[in-house]
Amino acid sequence: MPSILAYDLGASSGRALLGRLNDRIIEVEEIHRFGNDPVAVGDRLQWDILRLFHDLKQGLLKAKHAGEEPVSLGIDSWAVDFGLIGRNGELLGNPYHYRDRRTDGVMERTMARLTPERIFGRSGIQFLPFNTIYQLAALKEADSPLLEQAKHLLMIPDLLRYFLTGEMRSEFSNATTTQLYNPLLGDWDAELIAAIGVSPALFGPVVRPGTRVGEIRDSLREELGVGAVPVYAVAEHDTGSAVAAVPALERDFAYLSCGTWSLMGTEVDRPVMGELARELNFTNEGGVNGTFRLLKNIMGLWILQESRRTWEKAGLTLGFPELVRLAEQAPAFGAFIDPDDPAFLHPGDMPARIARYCADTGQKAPGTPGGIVRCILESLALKYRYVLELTERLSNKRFGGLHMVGGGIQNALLCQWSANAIGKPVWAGPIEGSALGNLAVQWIAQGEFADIWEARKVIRDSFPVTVYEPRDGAAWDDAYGRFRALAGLA
Ligand code: LFR
Repeated sequence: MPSILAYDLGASSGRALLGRLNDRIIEVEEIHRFGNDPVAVGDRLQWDILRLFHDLKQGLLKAKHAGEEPVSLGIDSWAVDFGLIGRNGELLGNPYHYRDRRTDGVMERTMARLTPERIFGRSGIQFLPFNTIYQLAALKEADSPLLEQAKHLLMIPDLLRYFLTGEMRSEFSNATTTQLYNPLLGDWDAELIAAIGVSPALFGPVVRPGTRVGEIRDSLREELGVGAVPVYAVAEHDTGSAVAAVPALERDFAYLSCGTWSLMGTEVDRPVMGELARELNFTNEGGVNGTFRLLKNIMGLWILQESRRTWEKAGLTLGFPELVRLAEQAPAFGAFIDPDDPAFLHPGDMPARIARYCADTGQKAPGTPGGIVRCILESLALKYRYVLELTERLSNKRFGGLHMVGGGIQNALLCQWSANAIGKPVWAGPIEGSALGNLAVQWIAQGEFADIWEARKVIRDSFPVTVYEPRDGAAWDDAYGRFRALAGLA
């Protein structure tokens, strides 16, 4: 049975999975897992892109050692970040991390100059301070020599795919996250790009998910002793791949892709670009089969991950299961935060920031790791309810429940509290959302599945969905009222 290979790169780790179709059931095997630690040098935070490429090679080697010859491969990763390529075809500098502080204030200045109406009206993308448009504007403001030298811009998976194949192509789902792609034109928005002082010539041809973009280059085949594996552009934005893997049976479904970020919304056939979408700061990210993801970013488990790092630095090493257990034992509804407060965006001491947030909002700050984790998880669940209500309002849809996918669903307490907060069932699964969406798009391209709906059905048949029924409705309704008032959410 031929296997195919999916690389799924997250903001803290990456993995290579082999997928096989056995009698219409998907089997996956993780063959390589690796860290992806951003590296701070001076004031800058950057990705170790060459190490990531090294780990892609390790994935190919491990597949070979397992006796596998994958018939294709695809890469998905986080969005918005990019590398710049010089005239000799080489990468100029390390890609910056989207949480680097060099973009502080740039979005506000760019919005004031270009107006939010113009930026949103041309891109349909939510305003996030780290969008590619503001990262480029920051380089421009700082008179970066990189921009002077650059001939091509490639998003992270485009860049790794280029390293693998020698072919430069921009993939659609990830291109949309730049806020420089115009879904109405179906191409890069040269006017917006020029308006931030960058050359539109940096942006190359855009290909759809499912396009075969080359094969592993000769030098790499020799180096690794592997065959000419075809390389596909999948939905290279990890959220695009995760939503492709949502095992929904109904067309109008709500999802939450749950990892470092929580991405919540619904799938639509056309971008929703009216005034209400802009005011609510919703986004329209490109997906598979010409769909768009009408969604909002929620800060997600990042706040918990950073809290854990802070405690670890102080000599208190606690695993996630242990932290979740402590949270369960802590008193309910002690204090709330708005997870999307800008204070929580950059790396750092989250427990201290939570304490400050509580002081500023007249709440008694939780004093123990269990109390802090409880505050984070309850606040996330309440924010999910808020964003789900906005999604219903904006899309004119009513959802019977919420599909949760991604690594975050291993946190059963968060799934249960999410169901409690929204007052509807949560259907949790699959855990490997992005990698499965990545595999599914390769299989669609190869004719194994007719379309994304058949892929979703096979995913549903292959991986169990855990159902969480809502409980304690009155207590959560009351908490929701307090949360909204305190976070200033109308
Ligand atoms: C999730 C994700 C989000 C994007 C954020 C930054 O991994 O891709 O969709 O907003 O990372 O790139």
